[in-house]
Amino acid sequence: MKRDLVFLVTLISLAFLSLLRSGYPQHIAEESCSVQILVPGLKGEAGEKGEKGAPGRPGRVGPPGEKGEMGDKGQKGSIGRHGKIGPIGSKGEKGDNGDIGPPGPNGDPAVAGVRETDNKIYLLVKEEKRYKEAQLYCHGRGGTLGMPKDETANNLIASYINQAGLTRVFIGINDLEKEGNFVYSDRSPMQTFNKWRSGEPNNAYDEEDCVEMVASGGWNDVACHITMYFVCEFDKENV
Ligand code: MMA
Ligand code: CA
Repeated sequence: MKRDLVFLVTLISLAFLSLLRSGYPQHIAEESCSVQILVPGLKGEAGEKGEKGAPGRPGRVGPPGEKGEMGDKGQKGSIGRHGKIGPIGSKGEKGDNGDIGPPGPNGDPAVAGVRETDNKIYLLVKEEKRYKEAQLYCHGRGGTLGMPKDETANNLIASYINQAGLTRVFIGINDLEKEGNFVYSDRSPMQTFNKWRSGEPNNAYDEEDCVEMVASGGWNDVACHITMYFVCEFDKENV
């Protein structure tokens, strides 16, 4: 039934279209009113068997097959990337000593050799300085002005200045803090040992708070602001 209705509607549409194509639009109104109703005839005989159709589409992918036998060993792969840096190795053996270096620069021309005992080094500095500056010079090098605390040390300094052709040097003794109270430049008090010349210390002009050693090895208090050469002293354990 539905097919018959489709057929009928198709016929009506074809009739209407032929009218539009006729080129006489003035006839549309009258002729579209006379629609013929055609009834389909009897079903014809079955036709001959058609030719063989085209091959169908490939079927769906099948399920995974069973695991086969193990294959042959593959080819060797290409070389890999560099690995991470390893841990630091242990310290190697000490190398041989290097060649001897070039000679060093000349020393301070103001310093002419040294003298030493078992535990001290004495240095004559041929640079004229006031007492305070002389002490600073020695202290800046890890020492003090020379502090003769026994006969041996006093004789050593005395021979040192005589060999240098000098007549006097500052040594590390003063009474700057308290008049008449002489102490060594390491602030240790004067012991029984001393080498004051006869009549010294006299605090001449009431301004002598520093001490010089003369060529004989005797001591004399002098003004601290005068300048002269001096002797430094260093403990060997600090050198
Ligand atoms: C004299 C004597 C010393 C004093 C100096 C100062 C030459 O020695 O009085 O005690 O220190 O003069 O120049
Ligand atoms: Ca004096």
